[in-house]
Amino acid sequence: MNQLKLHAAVAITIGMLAASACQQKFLSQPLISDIYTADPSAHVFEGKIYIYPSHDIEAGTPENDNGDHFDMRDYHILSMDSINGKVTDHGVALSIKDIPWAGRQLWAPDAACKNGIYYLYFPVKDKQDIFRIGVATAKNPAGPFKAQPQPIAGSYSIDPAVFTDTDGSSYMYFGGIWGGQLQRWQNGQYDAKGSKTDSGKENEAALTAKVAKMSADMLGFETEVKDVVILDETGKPLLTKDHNRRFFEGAWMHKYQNKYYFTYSTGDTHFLAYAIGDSPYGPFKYQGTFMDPVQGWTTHHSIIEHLGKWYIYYHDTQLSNKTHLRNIKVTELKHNSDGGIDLIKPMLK
Ligand code: FUB
Repeated sequence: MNQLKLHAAVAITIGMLAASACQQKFLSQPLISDIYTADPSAHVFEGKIYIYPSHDIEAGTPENDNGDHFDMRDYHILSMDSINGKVTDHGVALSIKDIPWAGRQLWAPDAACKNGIYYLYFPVKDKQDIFRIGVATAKNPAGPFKAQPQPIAGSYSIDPAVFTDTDGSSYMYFGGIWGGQLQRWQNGQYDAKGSKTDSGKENEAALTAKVAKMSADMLGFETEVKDVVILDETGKPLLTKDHNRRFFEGAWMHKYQNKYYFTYSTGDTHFLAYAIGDSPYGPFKYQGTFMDPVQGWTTHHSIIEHLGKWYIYYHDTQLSNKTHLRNIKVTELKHNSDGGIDLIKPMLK
């Protein structure tokens, strides 16, 4: 080997070592790297894992506390035959230009299936810049989806998560504070001049996620929207000032051993936390955190059971190091013998 080739080989080896040392910081690796993806809502449909993520892009929109830099314009649906299997990107399943009422910012979606029809639920700001939740339908879990002409009546804010109980009833959990606008809905109407955050009422009960039972056609709410109340160890609702524990955004629901596990992001303190109840409506008793902060400001997840094991899909910013350009990941989630969830550490050091 001549001197030049030797230098090149040494440089490549150092580069590989650096890359693998860098990867060792993370518990798991990005599922795809050719597009940025976030907010993964996973489901097992037709024996396969389908993932409904946000599709992050570099839109050039300046960053602010409202999250304007999360300026997404379409959804790509991904699928995997198995947890460690190949990831297929099924391309654009729904674009903002095909949603008649949409203004900007397609945020975290979710999906459901009933009677052979697939439903994609998505938050987007309407033309008045108010987040609403829309629904689109398809015959295939990967779409393409066709949006309904109007948002779901009575819906607002962000991050829909649709849970179907063992009796076949479906419920939508939704809401997010700060950029998700939930604090502007305290009197049943949107207050455009309302606060940008939840601060100000520190000793009052924290704002809650919302839940409504879905109508039989899955296109709307059958019931009024109710609060998802999370109680502390003394039976009192968590307070606004309790930033380490109160709900911020990114709700999810799963059922384990007949109990309802409401899981969510604490937002500005960057934890994933869980609370357990005996009904899909709660109340839910706060239990603890089950995932430490990821790299990046946002933390958002979903939980599925596949072939007898439980998994969490989540995101971080490993590929870009930028808040708004995220990548999705998956790792195992374990329920322990007392019904708790083992703490997951997404960063290894
Ligand atoms: O992706 C935009 C927003 O960031 C989501 O709606 C939130 O849950 C957070 O992940």
